Amino acid sequence: MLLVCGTILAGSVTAAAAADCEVKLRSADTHPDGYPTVAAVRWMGDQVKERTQGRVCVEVFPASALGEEKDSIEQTQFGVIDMVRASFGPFNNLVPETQIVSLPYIFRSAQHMYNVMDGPIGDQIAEGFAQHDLIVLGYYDGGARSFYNGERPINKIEDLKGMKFRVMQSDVFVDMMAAFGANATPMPYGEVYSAIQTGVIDGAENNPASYDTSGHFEVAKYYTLDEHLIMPEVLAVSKVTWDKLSPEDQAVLKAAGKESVTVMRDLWAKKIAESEASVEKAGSQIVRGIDKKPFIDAMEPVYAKYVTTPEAKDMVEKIRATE
Ligand code: GTR
Repeated sequence: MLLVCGTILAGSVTAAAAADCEVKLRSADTHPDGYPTVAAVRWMGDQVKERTQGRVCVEVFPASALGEEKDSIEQTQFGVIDMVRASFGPFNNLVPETQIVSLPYIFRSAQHMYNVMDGPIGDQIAEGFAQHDLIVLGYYDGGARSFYNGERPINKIEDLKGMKFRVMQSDVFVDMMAAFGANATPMPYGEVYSAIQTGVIDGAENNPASYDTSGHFEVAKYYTLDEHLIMPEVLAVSKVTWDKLSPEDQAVLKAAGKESVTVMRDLWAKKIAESEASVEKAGSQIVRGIDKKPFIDAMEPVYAKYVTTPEAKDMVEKIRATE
C-alpha cells in the first residue's frame, strides 16, 4: 500500500522537512539484513530518497517480515506491498515467460545470465511481468543453486536416487527433480530448516549464500557444487503503486532500480566466497569439481516438456547464441 504520510505545510516549515517521506514504499525480501539483495534495495532506497529530496522513501522488510515469497508476490500484484525482490522460481507458474530462463543448466555462467537478462530477452520477460501487474526495475543474481542434504555427500547423479528434496513452488523444479531421479517437495523457504531437521525431506537446493544465511548448513552438512540452476531474480514494483507515482518519480525509481543491479552483482561474488568459507568452518563438506555432464544430460526430458512452442525454441536458441 502506498502510504502518503506527508501533510500540507504551514508557511514556516522548511521545504526539506516538508518533503519528508510523502510517499513510503514497502519492499519485501525473504533474506535477512546484510544479504546482497537486501543491501542493494536499501542502497536503492537511499538513492531514491536523495533524488526526490526526501519525498519518496523505500522501507525494506527483510527476513520474510511481510510473509513468504509467494504471498509477497501476490500482495505486490494487488498493491498491498509496493515492491518485491524474489527469485524467478515462484513466478514460474504465474509468468510463463520466466520458465525458459529457469531451466536447469540453461546458462553457462553468471556472466552469460547477465548478458541475456540485460538484453532483449530480459525486456521480453519484463513484458510478461507487466501483464501480471508487476513492473520490473532490474534483474539480480540468484547465484548457482546446488544440492545439499544431511544424509550423504552427492558425488554423482546416482547418489540423488530416491532422495527427497525441497524445491521452490514451481512445476519446472518438480519435473527437474524427477529427471534427476529424486523426489521433489515444493514448500516455502521458511519451512525448509525444520523440514530437514525433522526428516520430512532429506535436503534442499540453493546457492551458497542462502545455504549459509538460512542456517540450513546446520541440518544438512553435505553440499555439492553441481550448480544445476543459475537463476535470475527480480526487483519489481506493483503496477497499482506505479500508477499512483508521478512520471518524475517513476523515472527516479527506474534509474535507481537499474543502478542497484550493479550494486547487487558486485556484492554477490564476495558474499559467495564468504559463505563457502563460513559453512566449511562450521563443518559442512563441500564437494567441488564433480563431472556435471551426466547432470546436464539428465535434463533432456525437462527441456522436452518446456521447450515446445516456436517462441520457447527461439528463446532457447537466442540464449545459447548469446556470449
Ligand atoms: C534464494 C532466493 C530467494 C528464495 C529462496 C528459495 O536463493 O534468493 O528469493 O527464492 O532461494 O529457495 O525459496
